[in-house]
Amino acid sequence: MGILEGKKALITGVANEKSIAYGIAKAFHREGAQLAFTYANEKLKSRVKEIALEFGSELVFECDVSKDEHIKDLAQAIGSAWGSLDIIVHSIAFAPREEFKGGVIDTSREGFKIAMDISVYSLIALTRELLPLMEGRNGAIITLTYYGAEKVVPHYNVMGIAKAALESTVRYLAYDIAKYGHRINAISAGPVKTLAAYSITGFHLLMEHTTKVNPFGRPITIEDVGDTAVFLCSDWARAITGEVIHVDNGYHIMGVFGREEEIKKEVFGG
Ligand code: 0WD
Repeated sequence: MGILEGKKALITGVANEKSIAYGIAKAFHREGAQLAFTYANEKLKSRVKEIALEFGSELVFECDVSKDEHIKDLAQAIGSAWGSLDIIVHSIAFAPREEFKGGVIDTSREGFKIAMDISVYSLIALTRELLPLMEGRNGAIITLTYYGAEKVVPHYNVMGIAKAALESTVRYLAYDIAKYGHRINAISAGPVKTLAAYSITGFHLLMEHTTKVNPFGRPITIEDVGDTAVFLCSDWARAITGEVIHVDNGYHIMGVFGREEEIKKEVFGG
């Protein structure tokens, strides 16, 4: 029996089979969860429907998180379909492409607002509107963040600021929802080649560097993230809330970057 057997999970942020949310859906399905999906716009609808079917689900709802009415309609639709909800996966972030070109100093007021609205406020709004459906179910919510919240990652810019706000939001929401028995955590994932990642100038270099110097010397996969998401949303993680768990092959623990053999080669010439 899977460890999410009997749980109903809403998955946001699937754009295609490379999305982190797809890796999470795959792992949830394997562990016996029932799944429902959202898509942000008409362009994504048919792909998300196909993906839902792959996981035995016909529950696919439109939800552009910049629109309050979409979030309210989503809560209503989930309520009619399921009557209750155990898990929310928030895997959504957006900033206009030009915000990743220069530095933070170039951030536009509009770009800042959009990044904070789509990437941070959406977590608050989804949590609030879906909360009534989680009543009495010891619900679990997860969101996706990145190391650029903690340290400077060139070109990540306003999204780093948004992720810092997101991580803080997780702590405040954890406090708010604990009284209902629910938990919320963030997964700080290492770089993964997805649609969203391609907007970031120099992403391939970032990915190459991170892969080379993390203690395992290997890339992060959406399966790595999916398996951690399973744990965090299972009853095994019942005492973990407000936390940021790094799924990055240990990249964030390093002070001097590089595995021993790399450092020897680069610093001592072999
Ligand atoms: O390296 C990476 N890819 C990392 C991503 C490392 C660490 C964290 N993350 C985070 C992202 O910041 C995001 O929060 O993981 C989350 C998921 O991102 P992803 O899987 O990398 O990217 P992608 O497959 O593009 O999914 C993000 C989706 C959107 O896809 P597109 O490509 O169409 O922007 O976020 C959704 C949308 O499905 N999204 C929205 N959903 C509802 N309403 C909206 C919106 N307004 N805007 C974007």
